[in-house]
Amino acid sequence: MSSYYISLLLCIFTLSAHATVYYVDTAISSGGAGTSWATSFKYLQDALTAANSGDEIRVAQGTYYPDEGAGKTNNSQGETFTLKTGVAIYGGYPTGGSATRNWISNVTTLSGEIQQDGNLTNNSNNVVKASSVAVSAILDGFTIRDGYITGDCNSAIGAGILLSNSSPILNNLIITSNTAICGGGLYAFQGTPTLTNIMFLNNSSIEGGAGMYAYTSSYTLRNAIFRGNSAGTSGGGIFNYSTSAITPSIINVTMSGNSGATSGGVIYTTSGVTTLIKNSIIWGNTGGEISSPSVVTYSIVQGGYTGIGNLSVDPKFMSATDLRLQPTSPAIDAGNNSLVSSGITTDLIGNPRFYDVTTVADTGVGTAPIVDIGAYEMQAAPIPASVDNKLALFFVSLGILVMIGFSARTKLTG
Ligand SMILES: [Ca+2]
Ligand SMILES: [Ca+2]
Ligand SMILES: [Ca+2]
Repeated sequence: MSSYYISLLLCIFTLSAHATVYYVDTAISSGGAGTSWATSFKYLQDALTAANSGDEIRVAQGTYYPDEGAGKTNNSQGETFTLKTGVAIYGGYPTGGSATRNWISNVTTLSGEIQQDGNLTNNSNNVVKASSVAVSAILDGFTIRDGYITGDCNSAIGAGILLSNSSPILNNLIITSNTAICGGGLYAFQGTPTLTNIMFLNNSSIEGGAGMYAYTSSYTLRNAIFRGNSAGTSGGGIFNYSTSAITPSIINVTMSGNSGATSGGVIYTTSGVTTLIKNSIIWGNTGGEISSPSVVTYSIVQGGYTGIGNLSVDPKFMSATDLRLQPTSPAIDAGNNSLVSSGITTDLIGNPRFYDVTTVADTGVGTAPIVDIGAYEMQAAPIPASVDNKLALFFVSLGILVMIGFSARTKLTG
């Protein structure tokens, strides 16, 4: 064996020797060493302290507070969950642990409500924080809520998540009910974070960027919902500010029911930034929809926006609080497949991102199946359930049961 292969083997051994999976389960009576579900840590902070680059943390459903764990100060607003370069944190495992994970049904919450007193003003200033972390930092499968910070727009930022010079991968997150002066749900200061499958719900900012504020951050945001976010000034959804020429991307995002108290748009962009908005729905917001400069393509924008493939027609959401599409939505099969990032194969809730509704004409671009506009992909043929359909199904089922019964009886007696 050559020295090259020996070195390679040593290298692989060294890497694997350092990669540890840590387990966290708030339901366990007292925390252990954290190296199996049976010996889980009780607190996520203890796993974050133990983890080094290359390690993974798996978290069972339940609520975790940043002031809980060894060395943490109870009820201190400065306590926060800090991301680490090279450490992947996955929520959404069932209580007691299992190999299977479902972040939607096994709700795993990182909560800033550290006193559990119903008073938001004494909550964690930033529920999650990252400083100078690389793309190898991953946070995936959590609800992040109830952060609260007050002061000014320079420092009272990112109550839900504050990213500083950081480029982590953020996947499968619900960011809700956070309040800051700027960037209620999330604030990205520089860096190039990648955000996929994110719901920004009911966050607020006293000034700009209720859902998200990006400061010279060329982020990528895909398969996301912004609903019920409220800004005191501009950018009920997103506020983009930059000191240099950058082009953040917003792809397959749905924004509705957000508000900005002053005009400027639910996506507000200052000069210097060119926001690229693709396959997205911006509809039913207060304070304007999209401010210039933005390049918008294959999107539905209320009031219209100049650009290839854009529409200004009612996207027909299921309801004001359910932004999935009705079967008659003009967003179905109307996007541009080439605008979807490579590697994106599912929509916001895990359904196939490319699905052809055969009864809907393909008005988008690409080889069928054509991607829908917005965060959700319509899956089924548009056959609305009705009493008639249910009755027909009942009689078909009854017929099958009679046939099975007859067949069984024939066998038994035969
Ligand atoms: Ca509180
Ligand atoms: Ca489709
Ligand atoms: Ca079709």
